[in-house]
Amino acid sequence: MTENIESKKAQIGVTGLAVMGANLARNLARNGYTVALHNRSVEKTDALLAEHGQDGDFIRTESLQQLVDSLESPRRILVMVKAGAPVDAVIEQLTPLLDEGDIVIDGGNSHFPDTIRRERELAQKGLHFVGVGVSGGEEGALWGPSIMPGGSAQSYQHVGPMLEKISAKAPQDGSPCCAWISTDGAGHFVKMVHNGIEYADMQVIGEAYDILRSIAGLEPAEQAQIFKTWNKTELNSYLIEITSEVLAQVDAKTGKPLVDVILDQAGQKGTGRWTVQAGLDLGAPVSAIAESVFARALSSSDPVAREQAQQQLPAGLIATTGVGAGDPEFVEDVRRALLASKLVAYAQGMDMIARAGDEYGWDLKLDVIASLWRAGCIIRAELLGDIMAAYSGERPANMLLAPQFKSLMDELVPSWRRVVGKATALGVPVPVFSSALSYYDGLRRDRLPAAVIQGQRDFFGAHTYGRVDEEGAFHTMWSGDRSEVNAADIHVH
Ligand code: NBP
Repeated sequence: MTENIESKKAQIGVTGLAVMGANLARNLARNGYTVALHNRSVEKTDALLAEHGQDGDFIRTESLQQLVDSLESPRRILVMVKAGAPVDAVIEQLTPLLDEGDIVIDGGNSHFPDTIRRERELAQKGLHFVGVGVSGGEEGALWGPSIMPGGSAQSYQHVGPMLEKISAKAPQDGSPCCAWISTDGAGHFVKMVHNGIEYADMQVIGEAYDILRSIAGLEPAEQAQIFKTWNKTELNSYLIEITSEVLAQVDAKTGKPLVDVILDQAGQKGTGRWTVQAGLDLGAPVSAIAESVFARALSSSDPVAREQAQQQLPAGLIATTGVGAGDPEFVEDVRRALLASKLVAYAQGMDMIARAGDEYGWDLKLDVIASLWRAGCIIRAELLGDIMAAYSGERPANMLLAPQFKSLMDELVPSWRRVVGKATALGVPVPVFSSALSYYDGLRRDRLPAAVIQGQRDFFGAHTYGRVDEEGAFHTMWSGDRSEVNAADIHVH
């Protein structure tokens, strides 16, 4: 139903009515809010009203001025335009029209440093800027996404109840998958890491598929059944569920499994890359996430090199499979390796979030963050209940050290080693399975070769090293008599 803008004020306005904005607007209207609609080109506004005007109370507007005039105070305006320059353009046009205390909400996939900057700029004008991570794609936006809002605590009082109402509800306890994350860019940061984990989660599933196909000889249709069974285990998740659907799909044109006719070149929009870049900046070892981004790049960035390498580079295989077709023991090993690798990806993502809290001054509750991912978003998984529990008491130094994961990893490790060993010997690439295992081993190993690196650094750059048996920093006089000096003494002289 469309209202005359003179008669009734809207509780929220949405500008940017492409698929995400339109579906969030419909979700808000279905939940009883009066929603003012605006799009740069009015055609999208009219198309939405023509097709879905009956979803609830909408106010049609043609300009940002009309949008602003149609809203109750303090105004809430959800901006759902393309991330990047368009968001700045909209903010620039919108802010002169707003009054102190009004709230601009950016629900797009904005890069968190942009959100930090925008929040600061708008705060100087007396306006609130709330960067909100929204996950769940089109369907999630319409029926209940996972929502990760940042911005000031004060602004959350005005937008939180609405966002919580339209969010997904966790199947475990019915609680909304929306909660205030922390100030300025914290919401977009957490959404970014969510996407990084998503990349790794998708890649490990892909690696499991490749292993089952190449080593255990399982066809896509057979694997569809296996993934269905796996979905009843700890792996239960949206991504496992849809993988089963994808693998079961037969191409109508050729009669082949669809997965065999899809080009094996994975695309990306950039949030995985941002996660890895931020991980590097924070010194957070997000190696499994990084490998998943690089695996997509390897698949798609240089098809000529791939084609030539296929013909010219020897495989140098060093083992026969030793795995019977569909060998159930091996299939179970792969399931366990997949679960272990997935847990590492989550552990790395959560560790990165914890470090960001320290770096950016965000008071982040890791259990709350895990709870928001239990429904509505792409990485929704049963496991998130356990991750939530792992962080609900005293924060473990690493997620894998939480009691529930310590014992689970203990069970998974032998299978994980067998699978990575076999895949490596047989030339099946497993970048995330193997890097996740190396991360695990790197974490648990008593001595790391970092000692050699410190020796090298001290040799060529006098970077000094610490000793296992004494406090302080030391330097060996490599080009002199190779005696050791205390670094404090070097500075004195
Ligand atoms: P798009 O990212 O495709 O953006 C299209 C919208 O941006 C249209 O409404 C367009 O108006 C508007 N726009 C552009 Br482009 N430049 C503009 C400008 N300079 N001024 C004003 N409006 C401008 O839409 P989307 O796929 O709905 O995604 C919206 C946001 O949500 C993005 O940040 C996206 O990354 C994020 N997101 C998307 C998904 C998903 O599954 N698609 C999931 C999660 C998050 P016009 O109609 O006049 O051209």
